Amino acid sequence: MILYFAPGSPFARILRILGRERGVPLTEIETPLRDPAAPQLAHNPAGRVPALLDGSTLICETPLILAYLGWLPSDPAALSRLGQALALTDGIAVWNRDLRRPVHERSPAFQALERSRAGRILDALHLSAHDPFSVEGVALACALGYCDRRHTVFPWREGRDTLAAWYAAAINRPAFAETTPPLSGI
Ligand SMILES: N[C@@H](CCC(=O)N[C@@H](CS)C(=O)NCC(=O)O)C(=O)O
Repeated sequence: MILYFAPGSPFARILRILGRERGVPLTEIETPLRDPAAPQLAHNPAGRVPALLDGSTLICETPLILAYLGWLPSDPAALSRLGQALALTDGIAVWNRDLRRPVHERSPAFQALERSRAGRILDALHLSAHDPFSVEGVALACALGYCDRRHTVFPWREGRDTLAAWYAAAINRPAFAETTPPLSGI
């Protein structure tokens, strides 16, 4: 199976880490984003990553790929935690996208909305339930790792010492080291 990814994508990173840690060999192919010449467009008209190609079937959207690989938790509470982690990632990603627009196209109100959403999700976490090796634990750590490397405008550690300690312990694994996103300057 081929996994199309971009090194900065926190969504793709979830699958790259789980693939390594669960012994599922995913052939990772880095693809440019928003490029009409990107090779993945031949299989994936949506053009987003992550995208999983199995034979001639292309599956996009992280939760669907997790489901296809049998990695979605069956416990409703774990599913709920995963939903919050993915909602966090989604909100931070669109907030980050706004910051990449020309200044006159940015929306401070939109950014404020996403900042408060992200803070709310982090403050509502029940960390004792978050196993760092679970899908939802990996997803949460990938969202925080994205903030550290590509979205530093969000100082998520402030007032969250327990979360900072959880994160420091969670990422101390080869799969995290091997998939560290490049710094972006935002
Ligand atoms: N809802 C999607 C989000 C994936 C996503 O936003 N991917 C970004 C990279 S982090 C992307 O491919 N952006 C390129 C584009 O918007 O064209 C998922 O769950 O996988």
